[in-house]
Amino acid sequence: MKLSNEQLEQFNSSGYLILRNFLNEEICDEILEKAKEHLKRKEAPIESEQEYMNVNEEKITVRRLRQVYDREEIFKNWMENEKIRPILKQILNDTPVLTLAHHNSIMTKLPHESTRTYWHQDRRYWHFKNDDLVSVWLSLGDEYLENGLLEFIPKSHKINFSKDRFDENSNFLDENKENQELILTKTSQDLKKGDVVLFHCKTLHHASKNKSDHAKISFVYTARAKSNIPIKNTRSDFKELVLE
Ligand SMILES: O=C(O)CCC(=O)C(=O)O
Repeated sequence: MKLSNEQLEQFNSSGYLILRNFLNEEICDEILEKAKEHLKRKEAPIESEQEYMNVNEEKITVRRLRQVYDREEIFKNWMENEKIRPILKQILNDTPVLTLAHHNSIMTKLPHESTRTYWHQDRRYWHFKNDDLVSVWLSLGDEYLENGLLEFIPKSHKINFSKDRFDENSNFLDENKENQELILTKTSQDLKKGDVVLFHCKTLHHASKNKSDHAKISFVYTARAKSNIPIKNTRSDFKELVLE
């Protein structure tokens, strides 16, 4: 499958693109079933809500299952999906390479226990030669404002922000006046099971707390352009897979 010129233009100008109904429901359900087993066992490596919020509590609420590529065949299959490769190639204008260091995860917002994800650019902790990186978000269920929909600020990937617009964790400051004006331009588009969102590593995005009674579970991984090599001896310099 390939993107139309219009879709490609939309990705390039907005910094994100939604591909509706990309993966069929049965496969989404199989992925979801396996994800729930790992979540139930709180199987390491994980990121917890407590870690994200920097609180010292004994209780562990899973926020993200990390390093999912090697956990289940069905996870691996999705990340190596043949239908998406030509699309990633178009977006990156180069051969895509899976960066297993980053994202490579199943992201959750558990009901009531989850926290908000602050506005941020994914590039903040990553170390590559340039910004030719795209993330692939797969909704494994419906996502809407009440359960913590992923929202984006269109065109933010093209803005060079000064450092003072972020806090010490590189979260985009809600209380900054200029940020507030930009945040008003955010877009909120509900997602359904099987929808995919492609987004640039500099596109600002966030997700609210899940106020519904059901978990929001999504799969996210990242691909880089083959020419965009990771910086040696950083976290980004890790196992990778070329998607020829
Ligand atoms: O909390 C969410 O659902 C969004 C996660 C996110 O922004 C990310 O993985 O970069």
